[in-house]
Amino acid sequence: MKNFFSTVDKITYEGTSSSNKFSFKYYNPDETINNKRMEDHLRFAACYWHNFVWPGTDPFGGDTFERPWFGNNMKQAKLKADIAFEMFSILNIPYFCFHDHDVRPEGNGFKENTSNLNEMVDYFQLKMEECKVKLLWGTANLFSHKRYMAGAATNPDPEIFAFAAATVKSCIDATHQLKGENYVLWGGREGYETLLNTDIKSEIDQLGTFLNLVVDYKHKIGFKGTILIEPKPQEPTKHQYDYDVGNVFGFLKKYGLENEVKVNIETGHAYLANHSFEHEIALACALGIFGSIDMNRNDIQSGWDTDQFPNNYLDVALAYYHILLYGGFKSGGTNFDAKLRRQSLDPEDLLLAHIGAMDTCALGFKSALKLLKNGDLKEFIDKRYSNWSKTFGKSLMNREMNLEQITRWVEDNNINPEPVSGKQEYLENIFIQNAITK
Ligand code: XUL
Ligand code: CO
Repeated sequence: MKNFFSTVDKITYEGTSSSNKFSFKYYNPDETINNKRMEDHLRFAACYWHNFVWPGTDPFGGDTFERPWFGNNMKQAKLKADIAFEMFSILNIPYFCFHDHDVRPEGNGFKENTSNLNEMVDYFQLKMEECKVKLLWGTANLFSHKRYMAGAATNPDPEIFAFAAATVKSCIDATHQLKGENYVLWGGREGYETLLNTDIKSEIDQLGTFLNLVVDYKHKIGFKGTILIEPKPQEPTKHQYDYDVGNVFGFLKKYGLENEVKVNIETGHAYLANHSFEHEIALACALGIFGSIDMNRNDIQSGWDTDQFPNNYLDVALAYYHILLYGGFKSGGTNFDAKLRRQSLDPEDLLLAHIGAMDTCALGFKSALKLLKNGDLKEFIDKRYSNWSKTFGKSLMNREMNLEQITRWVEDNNINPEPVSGKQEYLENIFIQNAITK
């Protein structure tokens, strides 16, 4: 079966005067901004799992979606791929992302899983060529199967570590074959439920070993993509080791990987860690480990990861502002790690969700660019810190004086500095004045 989305063939930019619900009002892939097409700035990706695998379950109820491709066999896996690529083409979305488990039937063990995956990867290769869709990243699902209930790399059983390592190898091979631009590791079960049964030191060392094996293998096969860790503080485990960007950076330093691995930052995960999305992005940029984003939103009244499509362009603008300050995406992009609500049953709901998300991001991105061009925020910060690049600031930074010498200098010069306004409200006004509203 093809033509699952019988309502529409192609979604294009029609601008704000259009009343066609199947059109972009703000996302114009061909609009050139700073010598680059909008499509190449934003690097949108659709995800396989939420769109084509999740059946609409929640903790209180079962499946709500009936999809013709649901089932655990190769025929349905290929039908699922046909529909997925049909959606990517209709949306004209340049990238997609997948886990092995999303795309292949679950086999009886590692060998069958891998041969199923390889068959699907060959099928993807044809589809990607036909539809001109690229792979932003691939990943392994090391959290759904019960073998991983106590972790994958961090499992007390080394045989499960080995099974997970072999699975990651097969997924890096798949990503490499499909010319994926990144490879993601999200530690879904890499954490603990209770410290009463957990040896944290062993588990973190296991995770460090695992990640080093992944990096070694990447170099061995000449995979040029970026290895990304996706931080998340909790859910499904009570505490996950890849808690947030700061925590991941400490982990990478400890295992000598800070120049090898970057982060894939997700909006909802940042909120769960009690951070803003832009905090996580700005910190990753400051630490030199910014890679890519999973764009979505959480319902702030729910304490869990609701994975909704983004619809607040001011929040998005702040995120893109920091990405632009950092020089924009390199191998990363904007992956919509977002799912429908379980009452949104119609095929067209999948399209409408992405249209809204892509328009929200385009609007946020253009606001961020305007803010950057205006330059007032950057200028304010540069001025605020300017004394650090003058002689005295530099000598402190270069540790040319020890604490005693600094003390003598403060005393000798009778130093008693006056506080200066941080001007937050003024800067917030600049932000809002630059946010494009139409
Ligand atoms: C889970 C999550 C994952 C990763 C990939 O919260 O975000 O879908 O993005 O494993
Ligand atoms: Co994610």
